[in-house]
Amino acid sequence: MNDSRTPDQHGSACVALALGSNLPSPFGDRAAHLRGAIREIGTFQHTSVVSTSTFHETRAWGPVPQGDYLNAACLIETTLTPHELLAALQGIERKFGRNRTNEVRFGPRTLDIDIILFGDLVTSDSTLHLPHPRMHERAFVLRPLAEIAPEMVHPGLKRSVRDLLASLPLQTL
Ligand code: PH2
Ligand code: MG
Ligand code: MG
Repeated sequence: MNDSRTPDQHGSACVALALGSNLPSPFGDRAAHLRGAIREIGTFQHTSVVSTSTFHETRAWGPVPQGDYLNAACLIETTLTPHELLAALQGIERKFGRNRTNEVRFGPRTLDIDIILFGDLVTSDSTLHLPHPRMHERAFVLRPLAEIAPEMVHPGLKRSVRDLLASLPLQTL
């Protein structure tokens, strides 16, 4: 296993995903969305789920008043490209009731799956920014991720997930 490579013909990348839900849907409650999403990710081609964090009950961060979230992190190995992975993850979001056409930025979601770290890749375009631009400020991302990948390094900041979590201001969620 390659720890933090970007995919090429020689290997796969270790990718950290953050999952969140704060709305039920016809498919189930928040926990059912997270469990279902992880199960679906395990069926992607050229992808395996390496580990999954526990589910964390978190107060909603951001400008929109809304219900508490259930957040989790998941580590996968994949040879999919970042955009292939993103498209596949958005397919899962839709399957669990997400409809991007009628939603508010930072508002409530049945299911949100974000690519947090994609090996040591640093890249940005209109649809995908890697690493996730706000990951290092968010306890609801770092705390679950620190359970399963404390040594994983943010390739821009050159700091581990454990270190980033320890550096958050105390009042941060
Ligand atoms: N996602 C949001 C907005 N606020 N707060 C928490 N605690 N967890 C989330 O996943 C979350 C949030 C949608 O952008
Ligand atoms: Mg998100
Ligand atoms: Mg998202």
